[in-house]
Amino acid sequence: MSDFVKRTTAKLNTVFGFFILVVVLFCIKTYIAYQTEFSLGVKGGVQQFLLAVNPIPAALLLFGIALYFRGRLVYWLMILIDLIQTSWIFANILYYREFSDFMTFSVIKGSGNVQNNLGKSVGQIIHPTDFFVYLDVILLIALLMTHVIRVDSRPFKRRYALTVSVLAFSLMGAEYGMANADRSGLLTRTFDNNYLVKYLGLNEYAAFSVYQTQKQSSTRAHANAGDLQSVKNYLKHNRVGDNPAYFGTEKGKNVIIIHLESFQQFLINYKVDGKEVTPNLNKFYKNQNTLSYDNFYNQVAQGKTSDAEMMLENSLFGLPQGSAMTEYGTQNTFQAAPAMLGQKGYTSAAFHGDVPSFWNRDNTYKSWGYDYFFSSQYYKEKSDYTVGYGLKDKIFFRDSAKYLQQLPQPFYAKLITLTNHYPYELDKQNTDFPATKTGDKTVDPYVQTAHYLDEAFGEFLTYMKQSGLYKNSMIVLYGDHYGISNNHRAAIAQLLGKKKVTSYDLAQFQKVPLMIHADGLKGGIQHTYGGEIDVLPTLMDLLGVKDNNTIQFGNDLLAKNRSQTVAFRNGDFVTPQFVKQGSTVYDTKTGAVIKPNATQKKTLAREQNHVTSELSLSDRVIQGDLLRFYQLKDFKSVDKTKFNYKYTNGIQQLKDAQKSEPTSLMAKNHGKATADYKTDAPELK
Ligand code: GP9
Ligand code: MN
Repeated sequence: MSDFVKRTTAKLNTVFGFFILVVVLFCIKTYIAYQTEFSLGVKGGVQQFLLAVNPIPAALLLFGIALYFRGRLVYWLMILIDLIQTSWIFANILYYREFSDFMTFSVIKGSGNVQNNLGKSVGQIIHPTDFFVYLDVILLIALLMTHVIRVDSRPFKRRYALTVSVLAFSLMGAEYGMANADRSGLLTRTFDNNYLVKYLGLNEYAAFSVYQTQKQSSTRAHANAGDLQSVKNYLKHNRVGDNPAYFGTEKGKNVIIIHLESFQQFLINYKVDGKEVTPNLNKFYKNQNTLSYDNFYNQVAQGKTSDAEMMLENSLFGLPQGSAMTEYGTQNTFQAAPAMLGQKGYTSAAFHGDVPSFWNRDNTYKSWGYDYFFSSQYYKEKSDYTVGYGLKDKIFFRDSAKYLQQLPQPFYAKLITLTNHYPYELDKQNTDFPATKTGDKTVDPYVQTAHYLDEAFGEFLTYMKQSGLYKNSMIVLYGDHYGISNNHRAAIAQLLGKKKVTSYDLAQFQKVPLMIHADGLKGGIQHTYGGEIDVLPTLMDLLGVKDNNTIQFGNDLLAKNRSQTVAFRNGDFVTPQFVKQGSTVYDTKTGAVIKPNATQKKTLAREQNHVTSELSLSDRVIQGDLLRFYQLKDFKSVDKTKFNYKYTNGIQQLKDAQKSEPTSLMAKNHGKATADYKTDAPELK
């Protein structure tokens, strides 16, 4: 035994031995921090494995820098590098405790009004045990000072140091390969900081954040007020008015937006084995007080849900790559629906049963002016309450009602559903609908989760009717994007009852529902062509908010003289006449391929030009953060520091609001709920 101790200490007394000790201690500590301080949502063997090994490559690389030096310096450099890395962990522990997210470099730089109030409350956030992360550094210093470990002053061979660096880079590459195989688009689509840490590690995340911040701030720094001119010129020529027959008819009503996850238009009235998939939505669709759109397309790109949210609430397009919410949501200036209505006396709230960091909602919603964000932290979760990304829809709606009834009225509320999400998993007890029989495993259960979503909506609708919300709210439903991707051509053909699908069919398959319902609203099925970019101007028309000087790229679906060209994010488009997909043009009515004649060519070129300009100008607004230069009439810029979505804070804020603004359903009902929420969710029995 003592021999073993001797041999070990002898090894520790070499540069390489000490290096290994530092790396091992650092990796263990990082792993402990991962497990105890952050909730990274690790699922499955691959993710567990990556979480355990992901501190190693960066540790080898960074501590390995010291190996290129000589003598005592090597040791003190390692200690210094350890201190810096440990402080990064330490800072993130504190930040995460407050915001359930990792620090970004734009937050650190404090650029663009990002300060998240952290400075004020560090004293309240910190726990004495947080300092334990420094334990290994202290131990190492003590071992060196007391000469238990002796400094080895022999020079460490350069080529060994180089080998360590090369090894570190190779391991990083391997790690990234594995991570990307488990979650494709990890760096390009930028979903969630938690994902980057879970898969790649805290240091890699830091490097990525520095890169992103640099990239963004250089475009931002080069942009100036003059860049807005071309945007204004474009809008001047393309702006259409409101529809006087609808303008302001829903003024002052609550707005309830229900985001139907991955829900496509073809599901409306669709039947499997003779049974309607979505009977409740179908009824709502046909209701005489519902404006329903049957030529309404999703226009998202990689940012999927977040692109849909960006368009719906800002009438700005998502980006050609990545997600505008994750990349620009924190620091940009926005003139979004929650803020606009907030300044007209509305209370705004977003509801979603996933972690707040996904798509950077926790930061973006502040920039958009949301008063409340009820994320997964606000919902009780038992193990069978969730599936996939989070809370099951029936439980989500039921629990959301508890908060909804406490919101001062009028309110603007957005409820984002989740269960109808790829891979369309649902437990047996919730599955009471037949799957389709295309034989494609990804496609077939889609109607089952869609049916579940429909039932959940049905229950919520009953609640709205009983509580009175149905009468005094404008209820807006929309599908965010496709649920079945174009990779499933054969199955899509079967679903549509066709032999083969063409690019024309796939373009039409991008239709999603849009329904706007209000008591007394003149409804009916509308055939105008439009997309997600057009929703905000339409809602503002109905709410009686003038938008003749907003920087928005959509146009009012109710307006008579509107352009009906629907841009897809890749530059393709649909009009009532043409469906342009790549280099092929189809007749929108018949689906036949068109060989355009001279006049058609001219029209197509004009449409293409329109589409390309609106997309690139919208990108310029986001990438250059141009709204910071634009003073929208009667609009005060949003003070992001006013908002805090932490659970305890939100609950207190709601409680205070019952007194300061006693207009919520409950406040008007002497503090009692106005309706019993009925659900058949088996988990709650
Ligand atoms: C996650 C949810 C899903 O919170 O919104 O996003 P998606 O994968 O559909 O973009
Ligand atoms: Mn989605």
